[in-house]
Amino acid sequence: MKPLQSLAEQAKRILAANAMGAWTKPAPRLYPHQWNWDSAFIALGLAHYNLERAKTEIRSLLRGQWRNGMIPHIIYNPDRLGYFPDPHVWQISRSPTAPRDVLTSGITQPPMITIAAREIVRREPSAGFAREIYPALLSYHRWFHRERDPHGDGLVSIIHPWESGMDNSPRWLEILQTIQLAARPAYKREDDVLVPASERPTDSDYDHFIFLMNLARDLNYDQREIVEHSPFVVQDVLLNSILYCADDSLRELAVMVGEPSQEIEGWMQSTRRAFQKKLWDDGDGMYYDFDIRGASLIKENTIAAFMPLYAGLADDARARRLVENHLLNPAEYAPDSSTRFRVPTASKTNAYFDPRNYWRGPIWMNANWFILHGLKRYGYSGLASQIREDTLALVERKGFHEYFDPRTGEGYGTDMFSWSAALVIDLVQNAA
Ligand code: 2M8
Repeated sequence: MKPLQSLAEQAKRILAANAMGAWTKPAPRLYPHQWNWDSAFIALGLAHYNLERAKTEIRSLLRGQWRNGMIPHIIYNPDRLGYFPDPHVWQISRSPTAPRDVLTSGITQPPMITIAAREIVRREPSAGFAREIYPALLSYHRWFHRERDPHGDGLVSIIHPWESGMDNSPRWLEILQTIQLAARPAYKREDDVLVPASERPTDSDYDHFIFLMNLARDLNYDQREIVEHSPFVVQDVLLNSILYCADDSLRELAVMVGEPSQEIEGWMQSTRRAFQKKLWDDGDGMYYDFDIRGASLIKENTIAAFMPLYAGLADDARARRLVENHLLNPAEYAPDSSTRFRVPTASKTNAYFDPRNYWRGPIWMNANWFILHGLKRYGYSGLASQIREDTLALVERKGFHEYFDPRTGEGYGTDMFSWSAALVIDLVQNAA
């Protein structure tokens, strides 16, 4: 068997080991429940060899959908509590729209589910699955555009760093530091026992995470109230890029099932306009998140800036500046004598860059996957295939870790990480 095929076979074994029946946990011990965007990446991998199982992964994620349309970021496994925060902390029954029979968190994550669903549907001979899931997906997208963009600005907001998927990214620090906590919230973490504390968010990060979580809970998950009162309301470049792609996927599904698509096209048009006007900084040649409370761009140089390439939201001139001045710049993201592997999740020039800590600099499989798709879209196919090869080599050498140190290529966080496995399968199948 060719080495890449055997890597894909190992990846399949990891997904099988993490499978919990109808859904897959992100990792054996650190993440024992179902996570929203993890399951979507997992479904993308499964779709290559077990379409039925990929559909089940999507269906099981829809189990947790709230009546207002939100798909939560965690669906809990009631038989395996012991992850912090557990359902008692979220208390979702405070919301009249939360499910009564499924335990979930009270916030969401980037809607990769629709992108994964489209990949599945493209492989299906009939429109049956598309017809089955379309109403639930439409209701999720309507929730985003209605509840998280109450003024019709064209960009939705996240109300918790966990919603970005990049929990402790340098992008959130300035806002978090402005939040004065009257007292430290009481809680007991479990994550920093399973993985060395130096590779996880700090206690101070967690104090703020819990504060924001309690705030949403105390407002009974009323989205308008949260968006109006929370100190953390951010138009995130990453989530808006993914939502734009997901809207595009939803539009494709609408056409396939014979439903009208004008509403979706309207969202896409406003997002395109707002993205260019509001999130681009021409001086730096970068896309940045917008802090609604502070009414300003969050000028942190991180990998999120390249997400508009994945979404196709940058014009050619901006794409060129992003790639040539930043991605290929050895002082920022390209390899140099200090970092031999790519792509670090924060620029080496970022004051908070930390090559071993979670979303502050390590290489993540999904981030590289987004980047190489973005590069292909803008014609940088040579660079895209190089990143694909480097990414696969990293896993081949060190295993299916959660993240990797860009200086040494060493793997950190949890091992047997499901989305690393799923995206390896996708990368092996789809030669760049
Ligand atoms: C990480 O997030 C969770 C909280 O949701 C955690 O730190 O415990 C993030 O990397 C997130 O993107 C991911 O979905 C989750 C599970 O892999 O872990």
